[in-house]
Amino acid sequence: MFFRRPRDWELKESQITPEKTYLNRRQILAAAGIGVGSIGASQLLPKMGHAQESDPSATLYPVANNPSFTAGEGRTMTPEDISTTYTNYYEFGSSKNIWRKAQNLPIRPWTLVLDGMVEQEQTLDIDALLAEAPLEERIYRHRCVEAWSMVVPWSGFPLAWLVNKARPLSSAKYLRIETFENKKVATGQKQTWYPWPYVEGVTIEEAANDLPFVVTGMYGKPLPKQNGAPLRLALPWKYGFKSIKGIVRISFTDQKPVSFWEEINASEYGFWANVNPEIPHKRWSQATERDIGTDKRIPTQIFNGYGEQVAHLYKDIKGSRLWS
Ligand SMILES: Nc1nc2c(c(=O)[nH]1)N[C@H]1C(S)=C(S)[C@@H](COP(=O)(O)O)O[C@H]1N2
Ligand SMILES: [Mo]
Repeated sequence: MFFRRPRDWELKESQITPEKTYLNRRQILAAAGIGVGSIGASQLLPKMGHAQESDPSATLYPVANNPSFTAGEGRTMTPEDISTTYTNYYEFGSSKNIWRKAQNLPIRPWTLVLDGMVEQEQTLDIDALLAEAPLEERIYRHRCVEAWSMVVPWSGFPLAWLVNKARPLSSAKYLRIETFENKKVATGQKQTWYPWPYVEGVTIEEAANDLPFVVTGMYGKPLPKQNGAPLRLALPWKYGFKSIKGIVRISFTDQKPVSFWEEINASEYGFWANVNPEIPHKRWSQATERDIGTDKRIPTQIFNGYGEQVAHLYKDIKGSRLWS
């Protein structure tokens, strides 16, 4: 089979069209109206520390590093001022530069609902959850479908621990995970052509694996709002859009969830979305990625280099679109 691919080494990031480009021209113009101009990350640095000072979970960090998870060969940690100012969070706009707008999101009180096919529905207070959870630090690679990547020291706990706490029924096959809704501060949610709230999903088998991580902090501090505070996922073998931010609900279900991007454009963003350099996105190659910390273009690895941990989950799944 011959795949016609763009020559990605010639592409600038501005030519690699982001998720939003399915929109028609009128919608793009409307969306551009709420965008902010680009500001160098280093200029933002002095203000960055600030936003987290009032976070009641600040005393929990730093947490012990789990040495099983490293940046990987030839990779270096992405500087904090870059990974906290170059972010995707469509609730606050479609540019990468939304960190300032995200500061308006109230993250206390915050509750997480575990419902659906569970022994008993639970509503968990975030600080009670953080006090109980087995917090640790893991360094993970993060690979966006837009062909950029970073390496981040996340703090958090295994999703498997939370699944265990939820006590799902044996009939549950999937986790349907939902982001907050708050149109007043998350002005992107006023854009009615998006299917808010943001939704993602994984299978029970995926969630039971050790790799899926519920993220509550980064760089030894509470998670910044723009990176998904107070709760987000890190699914490092999948394209970044699966790593849902601002989580308020996890529903256990026997119905395969339809994710936000899948609902918008199922031909480009599917349920599995496992990283694979051999399978191009419809509109660009996935063979390489730009590391936003070093600004170097590097080869993309199958399962983003986590095949040893997760490849077995997919060996019996045939005829499905595992890679996009
Ligand atoms: N709720 C929500 N979660 C989200 C997104 C979003 O727009 N809304 N963007 C996703 C995408 S496309 C990526 S690449 C990662 C970006 O995470 P980061 O900004 O911390 O790097 O968040 C993912 N989670
Ligand atoms: Mo992404």
